[in-house]
Amino acid sequence: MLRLTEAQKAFYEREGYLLLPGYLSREWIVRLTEAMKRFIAESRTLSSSSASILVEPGHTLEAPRLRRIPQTVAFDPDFEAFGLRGPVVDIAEDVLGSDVRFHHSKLNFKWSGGGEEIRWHQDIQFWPHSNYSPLTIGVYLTDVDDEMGPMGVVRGSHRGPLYSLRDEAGAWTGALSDDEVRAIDPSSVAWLKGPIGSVTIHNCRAVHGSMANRSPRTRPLLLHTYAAADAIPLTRIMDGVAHANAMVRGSPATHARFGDVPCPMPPAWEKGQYSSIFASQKRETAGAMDS
Ligand SMILES: O=C(O)CCC(=O)C(=O)O
Repeated sequence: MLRLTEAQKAFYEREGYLLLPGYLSREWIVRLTEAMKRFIAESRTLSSSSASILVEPGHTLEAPRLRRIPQTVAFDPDFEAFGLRGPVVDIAEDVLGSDVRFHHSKLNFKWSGGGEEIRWHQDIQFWPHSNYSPLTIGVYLTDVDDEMGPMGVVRGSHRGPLYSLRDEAGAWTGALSDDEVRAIDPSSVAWLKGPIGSVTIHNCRAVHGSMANRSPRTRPLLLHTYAAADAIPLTRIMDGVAHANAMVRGSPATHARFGDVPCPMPPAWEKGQYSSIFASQKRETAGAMDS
């Protein structure tokens, strides 16, 4: 079913992102919010991260501080229904065409009172594919305003350079360098915020990030990545994760399609070595498998 207008699709192609304020139905908002609450309740039994719940330093049983639920689709039937068959799949099909593969999903929290910054980065270097069709669709599970660390996207940056996301010594940082960030014109950043159920779409080459959440309100953002079927994953980071790389529309590709420019590669993460973008950017050691 077609969801986006031609003008919205043209905006996405030109700017590398799209915001659909208050897009999601009340029924889905309730279902996803209940699923999220189940994970928050479970986190009250954990003193440190588990496979399905990553917590921030400072998390306690009494005062949970969740960082991320990695692979939501693998761990909960409502999240699975949403990510594999829900309205976000219609949006992905609208943008990507009739043959669509699901890659991965996650629920990023920015907990109230300091939930962490995500530094400027592009996604495709974390999980390179043969072309640059992959995109990520986000759903805000609360009203989000400027104080809460909304996601910011540099307009048109999906047509710009691909950064190495490494430091001068070649070590993986998962983020643009300070010099690269200084070159970003602040007026070119679109801050994607809106009422609960607002949907964001950003291309895998779009430079994006978000500030710390200094407000007393937690900011949950549910994210799903999809690719055109002919974008073939170049690493095995998702091996063993339920539903990862599953076809959600149409048929698998008979041919791989290649992008116009080479893609910088991430480190050769073995199973279990990669934790999350938060950990990469803070140079923490690995925890539960995530992408
Ligand atoms: O949660 C956010 O604000 C941004 C998420 C993001 O950029 C990522 O997980 O790659």
